[in-house]
Amino acid sequence: MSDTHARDLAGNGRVVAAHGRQAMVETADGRRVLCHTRGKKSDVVVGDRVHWQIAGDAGVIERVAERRNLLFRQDEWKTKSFAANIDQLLVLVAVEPMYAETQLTRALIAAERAGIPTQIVLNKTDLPTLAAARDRLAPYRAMGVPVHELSLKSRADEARALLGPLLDSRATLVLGPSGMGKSTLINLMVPAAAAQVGEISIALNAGRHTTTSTTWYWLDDARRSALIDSPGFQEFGLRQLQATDLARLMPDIRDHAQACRFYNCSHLHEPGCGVRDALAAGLISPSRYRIYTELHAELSATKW
Ligand SMILES: Nc1nc2c(ncn2[C@@H]2O[C@H](COP(=O)(O)OP(=O)(O)O)[C@@H](O)[C@H]2O)c(=O)[nH]1
Ligand SMILES: [Mg+2]
Ligand SMILES: [Zn+2]
Repeated sequence: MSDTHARDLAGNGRVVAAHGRQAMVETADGRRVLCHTRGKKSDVVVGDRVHWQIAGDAGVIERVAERRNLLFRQDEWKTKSFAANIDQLLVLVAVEPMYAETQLTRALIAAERAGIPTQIVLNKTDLPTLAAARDRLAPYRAMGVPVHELSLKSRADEARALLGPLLDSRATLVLGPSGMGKSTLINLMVPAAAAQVGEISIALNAGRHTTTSTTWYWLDDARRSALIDSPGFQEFGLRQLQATDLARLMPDIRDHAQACRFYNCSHLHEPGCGVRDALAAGLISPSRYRIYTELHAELSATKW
């Protein structure tokens, strides 16, 4: 798999797949070197810019450059990084099956915290419950998140035409609950993806096939546009945040918090709360406010 030549003993590159202490590093001219991290460290992430050098028949990652951003989740017991140095997050949801809105909101909050712009793509618009699904996304459109609709399966050409410009000249991380059409999207945009995944997982896992690692795919020969596919998730913990961080990471809540009587209003029970006034006036969606209160309680609970 690794087509390193003897003359290539060191260099700079980008991590295009990672699994434990193993990483596939792509050089500036597009060759790939299987590397491992030094010592017990396994903290390289897809998208990392690294300096590597040859040690024996593989590469060693000597240095990880400072990250422009890092999207991660923090569950009760572990931190899981999705990708580093990305230009945007694309959250894929579908008309059916119904996705959990809390997962969408959690991804948006993590992205907002990391300073990464988000786009939402609603897939399976060929299904009859489209109107209801569209309504569920109304609060997100209203707070300025671009929402795109497509049908990856029944109108693939239209979907490709819509996604092309959206993904152009950017590195885009795709996240979505399972069943939304993430594999369909990757296969539509990166026809060679399945083969590439096979090769990488063989190199990284000594033959064990796995779909648990994150992978960076180029969309163009010039290697300017990339899609980063990450495995689905059950949990999306936000334990890196304090409860008091939440309001400013949720644009619809944030917009109305300026009207609160108390500067440190929790928006849960205080008098003169601009957020609860906006809720009562129908300016904040009940589901978004409910998710806010649930996250607030979760982040206020004792941390270990
Ligand atoms: N009706 C409909 N089904 C779709 C569409 N796109 C994907 N699917 C189906 O949804 C299911 C889940 O798709 P998949 O790509 O495996 O989702 P993933 O779990 O997110 O990777 C599959 O049965 C797909 O054929 C679509 O546009 N319309
Ligand atoms: Mg899939
Ligand atoms: Zn308030």
